[in-house]
Amino acid sequence: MKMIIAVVQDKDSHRLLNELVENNFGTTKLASTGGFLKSGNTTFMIGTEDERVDQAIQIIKHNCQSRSQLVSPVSPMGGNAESYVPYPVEIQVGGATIFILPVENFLQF
Ligand code: 2BA
Repeated sequence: MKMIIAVVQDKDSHRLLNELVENNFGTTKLASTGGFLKSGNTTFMIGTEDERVDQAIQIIKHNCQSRSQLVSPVSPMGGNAESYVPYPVEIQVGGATIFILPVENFLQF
């Protein structure tokens, strides 16, 4: 068995949850915060048999898209002003960041 942990954008989370449930994946959806942007994203925990991992990844790929976002750098307080970029910078966020972990035990009461 594997535990899939997928960090996705909030905008994709509703559609993704529906498709995972429709395909009988046991899923837990958590509200999370990205460390770099310090804004909300969504983390899915999906516990599944090894044989179904690829199917889950395909569903995530199909429902999560990459988007560009403008980030305004914070001005340095007494920091190095020479390296400060005074205009917004475009970054690409998501599709999805996925971790696949082996599950040693799976218990339900
Ligand atoms: P954030 O940490 O808020 O990062 C949002 C996006 O900012 C990243 O998109 C990336 O494009 C950019 N970014 C992150 N760190 C950067 C840096 N040091 N310099 C320049 N740009 C940077 P993604 O890579 O698609 O990541 C989306 C979200 O997935 C992240 O939100 C974070 O919540 C999670 N994530 C990404 N890598 C992770 C990791 N190694 N471990 C745990 N969570 C991770």
